[in-house]
Amino acid sequence: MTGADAMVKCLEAQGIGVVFGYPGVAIAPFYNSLYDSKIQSVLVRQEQNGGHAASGYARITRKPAVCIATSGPGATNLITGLATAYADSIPMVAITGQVSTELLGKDVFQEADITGACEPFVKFSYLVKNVNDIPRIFKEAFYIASTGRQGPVLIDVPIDIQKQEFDYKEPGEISIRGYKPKVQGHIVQIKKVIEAIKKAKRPLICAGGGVILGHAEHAIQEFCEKTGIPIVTTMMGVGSIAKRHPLFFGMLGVNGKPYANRAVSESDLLIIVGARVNDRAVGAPSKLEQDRLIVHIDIDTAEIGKNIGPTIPLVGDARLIFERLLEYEIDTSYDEWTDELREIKRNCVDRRTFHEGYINPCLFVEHLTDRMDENAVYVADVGQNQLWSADNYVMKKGRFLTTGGFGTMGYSIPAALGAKMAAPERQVVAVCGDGSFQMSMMELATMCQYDVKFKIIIMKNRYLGLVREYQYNNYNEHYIAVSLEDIPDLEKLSGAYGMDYFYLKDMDLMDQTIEEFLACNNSALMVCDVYKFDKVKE
Ligand SMILES: Cc1ncc(C[n+]2csc(CCOP(=O)(O)OP(=O)(O)O)c2C)c(N)n1
Repeated sequence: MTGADAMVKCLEAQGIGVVFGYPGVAIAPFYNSLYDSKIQSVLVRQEQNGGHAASGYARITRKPAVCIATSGPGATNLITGLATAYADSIPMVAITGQVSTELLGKDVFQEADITGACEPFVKFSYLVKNVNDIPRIFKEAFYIASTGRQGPVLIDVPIDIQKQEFDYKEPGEISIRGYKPKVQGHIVQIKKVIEAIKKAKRPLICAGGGVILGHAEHAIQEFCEKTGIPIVTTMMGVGSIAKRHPLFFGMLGVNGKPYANRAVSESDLLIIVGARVNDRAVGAPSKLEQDRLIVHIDIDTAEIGKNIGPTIPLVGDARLIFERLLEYEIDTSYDEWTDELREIKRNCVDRRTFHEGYINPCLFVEHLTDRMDENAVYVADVGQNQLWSADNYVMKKGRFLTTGGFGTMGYSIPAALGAKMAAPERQVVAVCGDGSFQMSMMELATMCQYDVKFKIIIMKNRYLGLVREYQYNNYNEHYIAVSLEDIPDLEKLSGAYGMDYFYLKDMDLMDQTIEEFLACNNSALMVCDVYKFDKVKE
């Protein structure tokens, strides 16, 4: 068989049913081999969105998904998709076509050193120089993408290698020198955590995106319930626990709830799980280290001590660690501490006001998510809309997908496309701003072509709202390069793609319109008129 046939065979062996990509000559042999396979090839309208669609698909299936691009501009277009997946630790295998082996390094037409360019944005990359390596490389790529701290892996395949005939041999057992991800937490460290919890008076769990990636939500919730320890989340950790759970005290960070931040600063033991403690989540980590014990649980050794120096480091898989922690009896009561947190929460009055006569975005997200299916998937874009979403989303048993790590505008529509293809029976809603919508609105065509029906909401404030808010706060209201005006005509646009259109001018008919929007069988676009100067922060 040819190298291209082998690439397809390898994807089939991994159980891949769909790939998201954009072709070109350098990847044509591989596409030609896909033609004869059962794998569905989805033509996105821009390579970056292939990466985001694979991200949405992978986050729902919890397995690596595949995106494809051709050499040169196709591959460079894909970089932002890979960088987004890398920052959010999403498992993915990206396949790019490359110029012929003998032309490598000669700056020929559409040559880009994509493995070099992607070096900081992928977990690992391969440039295939020998066709016999294809079976091993593909098997390793899926293994690397999905084990340890998950992330994207790139396989760059020159066109001559794709065309070359060879004898396919099943790859052997995977053995990668230097790559042995640790999954079981060390028992000595686990015992230290238990001792620390028993001594603590004000313990707090901070759940990050790693909790969801590691499927540890249930074990952590059970642990919180068993011990009575309260919990906060980062933005990527939203969804680790139901919003209305009595032990949940909100999302922390600059854009989070003041009472979640108070919980962190009042705690005497902070158990950070699957979170890298970035600047948006914790403003002054060195201050936190001084006043409390810190346990840091992460699958990635490199995260421990990177942004916050833990007293007790614990490397391993969050789910396995919490299942282990659940085996111990802890009879300390933290009722006084949780009562105090409830009091703090009650006294944190939200003084933000939203302009009358428009949609209040916070109430809108709350009412929308209250009415969504229990297991719905909510995909938030980037900007004010994202922060209003994360803050007010009523989590039940569904998923909240966003890019908290890279913050790539335009993520929501292609990621929702991938999520809906991964779980056609689930309700999927993408929520974006009018700026982020225009960064990936070309994917409405993909939705339409493949008949993937989901819902899109645009919080239309006629501005790149979050940057406008920044200019308001820091540059004396010198608004530059942030006005979007009222362009394009969104009703006409939705018609062009066969979508139903809903418009919410103000709060009067909000609940009724939301219900009609969610109930409609077609894909639909809902525009919410948000006042142009409404802000995330007071
Ligand atoms: C690809 C990309 N370019 C620029 C930015 C910087 N940025 C962050 S939020 C934002 C504005 C988003 O505007 P919009 O999508 O209209 O949402 P809003 O903030 O108004 O809700 C910008 C430009 C980004 N995050 N991603």
